[in-house]
Amino acid sequence: MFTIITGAQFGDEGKGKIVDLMSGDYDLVVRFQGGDNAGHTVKVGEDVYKLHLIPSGFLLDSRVLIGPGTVLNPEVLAQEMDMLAEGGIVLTPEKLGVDAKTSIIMPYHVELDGLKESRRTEKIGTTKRGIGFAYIDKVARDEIRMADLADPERLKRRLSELASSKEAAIRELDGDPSIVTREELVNRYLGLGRRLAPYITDVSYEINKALEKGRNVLAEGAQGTHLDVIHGTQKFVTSSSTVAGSACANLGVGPTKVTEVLGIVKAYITRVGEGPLPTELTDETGRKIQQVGREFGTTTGRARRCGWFDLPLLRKAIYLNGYTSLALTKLDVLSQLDPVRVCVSYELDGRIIDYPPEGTAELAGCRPVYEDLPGWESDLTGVRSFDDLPGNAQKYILYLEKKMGVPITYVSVGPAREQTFRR
Ligand code: 2SA
Ligand code: GDP
Ligand code: MG
Repeated sequence: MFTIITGAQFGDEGKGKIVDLMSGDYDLVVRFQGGDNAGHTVKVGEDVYKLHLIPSGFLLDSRVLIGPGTVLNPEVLAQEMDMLAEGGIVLTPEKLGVDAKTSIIMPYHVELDGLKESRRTEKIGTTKRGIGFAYIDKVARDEIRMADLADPERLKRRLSELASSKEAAIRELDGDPSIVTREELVNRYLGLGRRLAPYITDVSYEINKALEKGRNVLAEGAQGTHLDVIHGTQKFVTSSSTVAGSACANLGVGPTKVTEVLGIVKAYITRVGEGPLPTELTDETGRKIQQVGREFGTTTGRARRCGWFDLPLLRKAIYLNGYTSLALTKLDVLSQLDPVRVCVSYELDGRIIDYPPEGTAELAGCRPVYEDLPGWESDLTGVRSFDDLPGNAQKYILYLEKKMGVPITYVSVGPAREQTFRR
């Protein structure tokens, strides 16, 4: 079985939580795009793990892999490994693998991201983790790969080939070009290369072999559908393809192998960073959702913008990903809001449309048209089955399911693993 999970909105839908929960049924859990811009939270008992690179299946028995379509900051990976080791979770090369072709995020990528963002008059709101610049180097064939990092001679050779163009790029943005070849940084990277060398693998081969043997593989998306570099709300997007098809291309697995595509969707919508969010609530209700839902960036701590559920954006996400089922998260956050509103269509230039316009500027001009549903008072965090939900919460789920035409198979009512039930 090969299952792909992606975020159906703008990220932070609770993918980490659902991946952790499902990973018990999977032999391999694999990241296929993005880098440490991602922040995935897994809560088990009193333990909360906020990870950026290590796939969210690390707690159970699955082997976790980082695929060649990701961009990897080796310092962040080493920090995560150390943090887990302090808590007694040691990730050996049997547990964790990194593809030899993974692009490495170098200190100059992080520097360039920060410099460029600070000079943009119209900001994107990047996480400043060097993601965009690492992907630029990948497509420009100027990247340093995991295999280079692990080979001191190759790393030094690559750096000396690339140094002058990287220094020029930093100089152009008035930064300090010495970051490219600073001895202490190069030595640190050489050390990281030595440490991570035993983890290098061929992810495509591992996945295909596992599938051949009838094993189960879970591909874990990062960010969300509408942040996709091709299909998202340009320019307010991340630099990788976040939709389900990207898992096949990035992992080197044929589309004929996909069994299921699960979309993770919040019971409302959030966005962190700039870009259109038609249902954004800048009032007391928005602040309430933000506080109750603890909507603050897992990587940067930035406040996430909150809004009502946006069906047009979901319709598009369903097309872009081909979801076979959905997990609805954070339903508990909507308790005590009455009514609960759902955006069913947009008004754009006097016309009513029920699918997002392809242009970002047009999306920004869309005004939401709402249907109101009755809310519910009670706290949902202790609920463990659909039947035990208050009637209006049940109605909300059934309403969304009908409007989306895709079954909601998981419902989540709190951050912990046990606060989830199947339908
Ligand atoms: P980047 O850094 O180049 O990928 O930024 C480009 C846009 O992508 C958005 N982005 C994200 N959106 C939601 N969640 C993300 N991960 C973190 C989290 C975000 C955080 O889990 O909370 O901590 O702020 C994530 N990563 C990238 C970003 O906001 C830009 O709009
Ligand atoms: P991801 O990027 O999609 O993995 O999501 P994040 O971990 O960045 O953000 C989701 C946040 O919501 C985390 O703090 C989770 O612990 C939390 N969370 C997940 N599911 C639920 C839920 O059903 N209810 C509540 N209240 N919190 C949740
Ligand atoms: Mg997140």
